[in-house]
Amino acid sequence: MFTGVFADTKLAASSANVAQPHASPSGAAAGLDAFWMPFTANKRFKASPRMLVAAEGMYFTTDDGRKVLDGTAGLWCVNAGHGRRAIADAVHRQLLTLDYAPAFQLGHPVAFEFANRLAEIAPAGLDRIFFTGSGSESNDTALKMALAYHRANGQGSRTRLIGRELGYHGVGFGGISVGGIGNNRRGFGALLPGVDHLRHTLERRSAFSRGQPELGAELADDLERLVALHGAETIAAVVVEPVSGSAGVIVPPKGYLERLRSICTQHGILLIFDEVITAFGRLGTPFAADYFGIRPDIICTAKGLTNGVAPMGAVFASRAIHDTIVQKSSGDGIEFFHGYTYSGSPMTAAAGIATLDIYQSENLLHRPPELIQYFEDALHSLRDLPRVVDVRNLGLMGAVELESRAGKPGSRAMDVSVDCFKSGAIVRSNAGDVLALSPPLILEKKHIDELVGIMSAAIARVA
Ligand code: PXG
Repeated sequence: MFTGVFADTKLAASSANVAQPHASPSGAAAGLDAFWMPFTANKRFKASPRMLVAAEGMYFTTDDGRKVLDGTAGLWCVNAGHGRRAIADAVHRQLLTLDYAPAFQLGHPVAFEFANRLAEIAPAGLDRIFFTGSGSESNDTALKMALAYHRANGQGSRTRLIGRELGYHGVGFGGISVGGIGNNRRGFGALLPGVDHLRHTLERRSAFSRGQPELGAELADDLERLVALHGAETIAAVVVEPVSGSAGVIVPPKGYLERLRSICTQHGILLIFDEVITAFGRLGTPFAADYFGIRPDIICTAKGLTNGVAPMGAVFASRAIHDTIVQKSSGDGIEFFHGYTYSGSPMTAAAGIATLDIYQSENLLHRPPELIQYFEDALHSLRDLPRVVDVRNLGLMGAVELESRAGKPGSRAMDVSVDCFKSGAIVRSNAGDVLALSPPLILEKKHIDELVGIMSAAIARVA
């Protein structure tokens, strides 16, 4: 059923009624060859491009001048909506003041200020912040922290990393190794050794659950199976998305994450939450850890950290992990041999501070429950449309899953998403036949009506 996170892909399908200023007289697109597009069906896209040229608030503008409602906050990242002048101004000012400065053995105030600001909103005790350049880098960083922690703690045998089926943790070798989406792994031969996966939690018996499914907490016991198989003394960490995004919005059953936390604690295994999508307000709380009331040992973030505008990630580590690696290390040399040229770079940190200012002044990390309820009700109003087999939601994340066409998984949702694009909304088709939604958090009820209205008509139209 799951053909891969980007099986559609989002920009791939033909869109006959969209003007194509880039098309040559022969119909082949011109000037599009050099950019090898990421996670894109390049040949199909370039034969029939769909171009976005501007954005403001909840809307993109296409190259033929149409306004298109952004139902996906870009790629789950533009939480405060598009075109935020305060972020642009902060970046501009920063580039004219201190464009770049290294963070290796030298410092600059902006990165420290941003880390302090993040520490203030972090779940209790997770206030040691390591900056990266993306969600993929955040995940690889977190995995390396876990390994370094156990070594520093005298438990160097703990080298095994556990992910989960259908998990997405970016595209670094660490991330794809613990990741569980077949297409993202299969093309690349041998990945990291010493990795295993928990079973996923998507179950047909829970179709049309509103929020967390009632059944399935026991799926967390799968970790006990892996502990019995490999021995707890070989396992460094478990990494999961608290709510899976790329695999089509998979919401954890009630009690599942609590159980996973308790099994990890019992066996001395670190729990990493990959909150690249869920952090910064997506569930109506600053972090998913807040929503679920669970304290992981490490949280990975990116995307909403800078409202999507600057490539930046941040890893929130517990004091215990930080102090074990840093404070306890002997001598005064480098304690953690890890970092990126752009870790906390002035421009990205300035973008992050301005973003956090907006989140706080507009209360975007705490969306009102009525808005979230309205979103849930609107999505579930689609359940009786033809070919709808599931509707899932939590916070301002949602998905409508369609029955797959025989032998052509992914094609129906892709056609619906192209239809939505033509009729004025961006809805992401991913994970086979799932239509995923993660709108900017500034959305209002009228945007929900517009989005769901467009989706409803498209689902009804596409056979
Ligand atoms: N972890 C999670 C949970 C993610 O969703 C990454 C890591 C990697 O982040 P970077 O910044 O390296 O891309 C992601 C990214 C989609 C989609 O539609 C999801 C992502 C990216 C693009 C599209 O499912 N997630």
